[in-house]
Amino acid sequence: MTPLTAPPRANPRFSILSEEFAAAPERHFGWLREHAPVHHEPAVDAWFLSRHRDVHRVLTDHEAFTTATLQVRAEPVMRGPVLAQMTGAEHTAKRKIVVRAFTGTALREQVRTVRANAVELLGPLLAEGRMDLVNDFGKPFAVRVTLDLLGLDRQDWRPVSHWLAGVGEFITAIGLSEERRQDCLARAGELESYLVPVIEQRRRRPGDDLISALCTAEFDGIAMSTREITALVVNILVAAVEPADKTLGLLFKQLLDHPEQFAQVRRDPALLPAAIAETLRRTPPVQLIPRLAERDAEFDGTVVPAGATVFCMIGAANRDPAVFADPDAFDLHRADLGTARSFTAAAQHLAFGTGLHQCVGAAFARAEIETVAALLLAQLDQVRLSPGFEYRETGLYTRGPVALVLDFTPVHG
Ligand code: 2IO
Repeated sequence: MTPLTAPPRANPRFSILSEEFAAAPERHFGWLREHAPVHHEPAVDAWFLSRHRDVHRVLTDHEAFTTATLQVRAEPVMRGPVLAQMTGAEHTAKRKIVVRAFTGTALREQVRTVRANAVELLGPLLAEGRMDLVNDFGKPFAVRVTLDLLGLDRQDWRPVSHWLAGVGEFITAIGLSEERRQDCLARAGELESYLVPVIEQRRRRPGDDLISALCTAEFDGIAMSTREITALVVNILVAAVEPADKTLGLLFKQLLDHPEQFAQVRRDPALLPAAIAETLRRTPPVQLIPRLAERDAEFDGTVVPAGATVFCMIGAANRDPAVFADPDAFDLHRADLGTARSFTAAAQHLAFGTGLHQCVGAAFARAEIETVAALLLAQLDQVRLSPGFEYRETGLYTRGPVALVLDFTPVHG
């Protein structure tokens, strides 16, 4: 484990947009929380909050901090308003529709789809004795599962991945060149053209897929329009794909870095949820959550002005020693993790956000990663990093391993 060395104390030139930060953000979290908890980045005119208390406040004070940032950050590529932008009774009703689509009976059915896809993808990789868990498995797996759930053709995973990468890049960019912007918008347009005919067809002739469920569902007399369903389907695709391969890669990296905990999880798969929760706490795949300050807000003497964009630094908040003891350590047994509530609104870590807009897919995400990780652990023995493989993470907004090349001994039967 690399020691977490803090950068020099007074560092006026420190920037979240620097290569130094990008290489290892976690090395700067302590310094930020302590010396620059309300950090302004002039190049993008945005404020970055790193303390758990402050991040929690921003995500739960819905009057002072809104999701209006999504109008420019998301709507152009979502092709319509997403759930997270809505408020009041409309939000409550539509959120219930989506929650229902991802919990209870629906979720149990979805777990079968997860398992079937994992088995199918793993088959040909097993015999090799080596695979890149992120690129050979995680990425196609996440896209194919989500296409299946939506009732789309999983054969289309390649073009869909290409379009989604553009949508994801647009949403998560901290400053985008005009050229990249245009390319992202074009890909979003192609994805929309692919989806709209299907959505219209499911409206007329519903099946037992997620798109049909969303088309026909009503709550308190409120239903969703085709434009909203398009936005929601794009949102589900991005949200179920972007963080999934990253979480899987990060989980295995943590386990490989901590062989004794890896051995415990192998012996007792009931520890898997704790290992996943601790991975999400220590290395959340979504590192930033944006909000718009509706009025001047003071944090420890620093005033964030009305109209400012505020980024909640989830990775930094999740390692705040005010909330988690020895916060940089990976410890699936930590008493302050609260595994049972770690995927719910009562979670201490903020990997799924918190407040009214907390991730609606958290229960699905948990079931998905648990299912696939259990299957991988059962089928891969003697898992180790492939000799010569150099581990590297990338991304400021969403962050995860570029690749994770593993050698293993396949377990058959
Ligand atoms: C557009 C960053 C991929 C979400 C937003 C409403 C997306 C929303 C998130 C995550 C992950 C994405 N925000 N999931 O942070 O649905």
